[in-house]
Amino acid sequence: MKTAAQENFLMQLKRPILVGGLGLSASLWLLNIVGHSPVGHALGDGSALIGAIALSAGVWFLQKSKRANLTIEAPLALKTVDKSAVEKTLAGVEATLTTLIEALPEERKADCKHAIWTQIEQKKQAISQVLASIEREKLTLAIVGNKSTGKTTLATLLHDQWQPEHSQVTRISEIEGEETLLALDTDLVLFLTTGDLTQSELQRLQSLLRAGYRTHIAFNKQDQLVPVDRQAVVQRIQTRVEDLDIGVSAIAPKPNPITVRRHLEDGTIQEFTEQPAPQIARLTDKLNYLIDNEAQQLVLTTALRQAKALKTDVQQLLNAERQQRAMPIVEQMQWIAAGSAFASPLPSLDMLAATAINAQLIVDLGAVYGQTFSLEQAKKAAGTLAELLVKLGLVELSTQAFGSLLKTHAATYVAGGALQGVSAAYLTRTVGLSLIEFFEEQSVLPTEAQKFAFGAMGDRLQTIFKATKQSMGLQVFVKQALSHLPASEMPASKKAATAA
Ligand SMILES: Nc1nc2c(ncn2[C@@H]2O[C@H](COP(=O)(O)OP(=O)(O)O)[C@@H](O)[C@H]2O)c(=O)[nH]1
Ligand SMILES: [Mg+2]
Repeated sequence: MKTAAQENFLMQLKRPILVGGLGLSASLWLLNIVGHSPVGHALGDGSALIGAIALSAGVWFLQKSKRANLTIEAPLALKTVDKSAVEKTLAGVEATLTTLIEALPEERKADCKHAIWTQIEQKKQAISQVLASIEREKLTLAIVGNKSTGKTTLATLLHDQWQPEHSQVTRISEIEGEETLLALDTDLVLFLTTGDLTQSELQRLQSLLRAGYRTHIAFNKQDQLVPVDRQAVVQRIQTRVEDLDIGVSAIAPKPNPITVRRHLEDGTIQEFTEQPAPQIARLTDKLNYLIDNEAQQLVLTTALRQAKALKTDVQQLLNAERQQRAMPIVEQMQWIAAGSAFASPLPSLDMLAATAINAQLIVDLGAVYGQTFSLEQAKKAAGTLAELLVKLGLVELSTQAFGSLLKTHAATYVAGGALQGVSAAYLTRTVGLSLIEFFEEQSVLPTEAQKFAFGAMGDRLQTIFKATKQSMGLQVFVKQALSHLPASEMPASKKAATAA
């Protein structure tokens, strides 16, 4: 069910001539009335603005860092990697670095001592290293598994008995549970388990695959089971990973000592314990096979993983750089929205200004993210976003939330103007942060896969609406917003509305 206000709002949205026809000039006219012209604001009231930017940008970055890192798309079963895939990914990293350099503000571009240049230099070196590594012949292994699954025992045994004959394997490291991160250059993971895979082991395995590690499972301590049960465990593990192209080998690098009884001729029984020989042939056979036949694949898989990690790193650098330019735009637009909503004599003009401001936001943020939108396209998209804000009830939610907060402020502020201003600012902020996230996601896609489906931003708007509320607190926001509204005078129309 729509409320009357929503109905009214939607009716206005359906009048593209009103929304589109007046457009930006109308909102700029409104801004001039309240002395909140974008130019005047950026230059005149600088200190307050910069303070506000610093505060909320900080909050934003914190909130961002909690978000899951960019995930690398990879099907769980690893595919054969060819050299060109690695080279193509690295070319993508180069291109992102170029975009990053172009995105630097002039003064930082000229300042060769700035930290960003060290980072760029490091990434360039990393690109050359990955390229060079394609030809490498040395391999490294890592043994991964929960505590006491026998990693140290196996590593020692391999080190003593197997590695000397396989000098191309230069490192066998041990990784406990989930604590330590695997080195990116690990060519093969030996995943140790002492029985059927538990849920958490399966998850760990999946995350290794998702991260692009070649993996082989070793079912360890098989001596603890009778042969028929060993077979059953191996089969169970195999069914769990059958789609993933992962092998399973049953081993026992240090079987439990066994008691041997011997019947002597004089009728007495002699009992003694014997240490059975290590049973790791199934595993070493597999390792030998991989080293002899798939060394290059292992190296390429590692190189591709490193190239993708590098791409994510560089993308994050670029995102951080772009956010530094994008956030002030959002901040500026949100206070413009506040000013124009505060001053506008009619709610319909609020809407008009809001749509014009959001359209400007789309054009400006798009430019930061390398996307060009015409004003017409942007207005259409802004209309779609405005409609979403109403449909999702976010307009009403913010009015309610700020309405009760504003009651605690000075009496003059318990006025429609302030409420509309603060609300408009908050909604503009929500739209701005959502656009930033949206553009970031689009920018990692190849051009042909980019879709600027603004109508599909509903979930994102809702999430960010809530997240901003939690991270910065509405009280803080109200304080900031009020400091951007004219302090003493209130438009006559709003006074009348309050009195009524
Ligand atoms: N029964 C049996 N026990 C083993 C085997 N390999 C290792 N263990 C024992 O498992 C325990 C944990 O081994 P350890 O190598 O320290 O495990 P880590 O914590 O994974 O490094 C030790 O008591 C080992 O003696 C095996 O093949 N069979
Ligand atoms: Mg250990």
